Amino acid sequence: TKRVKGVSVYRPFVFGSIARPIDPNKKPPNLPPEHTHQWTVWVRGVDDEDISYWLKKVQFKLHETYANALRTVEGPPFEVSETGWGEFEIQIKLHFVPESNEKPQTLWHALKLHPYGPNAEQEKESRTPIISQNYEEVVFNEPVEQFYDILTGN
Ligand code: SLL
Repeated sequence: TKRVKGVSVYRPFVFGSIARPIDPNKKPPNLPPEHTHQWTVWVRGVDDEDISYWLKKVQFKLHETYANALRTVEGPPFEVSETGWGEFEIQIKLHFVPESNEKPQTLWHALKLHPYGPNAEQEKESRTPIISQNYEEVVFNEPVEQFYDILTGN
């Protein structure tokens, strides 16, 4: 577990969500009546680049109104799809590959279901999917040698 001194390795990724209103005429009968939207939250590489060589597992913690609010995704695609009625903050915990010796890192994503801004009315009428995505970089400061080799492809 020797660390590579004076070196920081950056890895970019994106996280975000897409939400669509459920068409009442096509609503599956088993869906709770108050569920108005379907949505997906994700963590992935930029341009869908593979990130599984450094990211091992992602835990998405949903609002407590959900059954089994903690959703663990053990491999790509790192995403969770659900239906619901409300917006909330999703806690996203990134677990790195075991060789990294790194502690998990937590970030937050605000799930958006409803259009807002100047075109909100129009977007609502046309049922435009609501996408909210953020770019982020994880920084590995002085990674252990074994992980440095993995990160740099050696
Ligand atoms: C709100 N503070 O009141 C927010 C909470 C929670 C949304 C929103 C649960 C779906 C289910 C669901 O959509 N929760 O019952 O499984 O707007």
